[in-house]
Amino acid sequence: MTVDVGLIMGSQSDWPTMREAAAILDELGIGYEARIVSAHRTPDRLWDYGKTAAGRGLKVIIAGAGGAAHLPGMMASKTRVPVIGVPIQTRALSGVDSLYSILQMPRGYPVATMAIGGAANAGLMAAQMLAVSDAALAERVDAWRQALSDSIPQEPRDE
Ligand code: RP5
Repeated sequence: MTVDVGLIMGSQSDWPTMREAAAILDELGIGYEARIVSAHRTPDRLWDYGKTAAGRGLKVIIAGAGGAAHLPGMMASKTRVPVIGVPIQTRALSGVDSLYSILQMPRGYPVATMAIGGAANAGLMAAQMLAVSDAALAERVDAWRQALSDSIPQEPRDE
């Protein structure tokens, strides 16, 4: 399967969140690679990843990081491949630190920032972007959305 999506995160500790994006990509039959790339602990890895991303054929990058969450923004600085940012929920500041770190990019280097912990939506956003030029995937995305819609009951029930 072609690897279309780079699923990167700052730490192993981000994986419980980021695997929600992986689950969506799996469900929709999208090829991806999952990698730990830390802006602070492995800056050379970040540099290499960004430098080679477009040439290797990646079409979207999903980047999750927490706290001083510089990975998505730095990756967006290094490659024209669109970056979807996932702010990881943190203990000290509940992820508001991650959100602000990812969201406030300067003009010229955008990151499409999801909600705090919004990895599943990041997977769906990547799928929808890829579906623009992939009719078969577009059908799978439409079916996924319809199934979710169909699963919502009309009336609430006692649980
Ligand atoms: C960030 O620091 C990572 O993205 C992670 O969310 C956070 C904490 O990392 P660990 O100390 O758990 O490795 O770089």
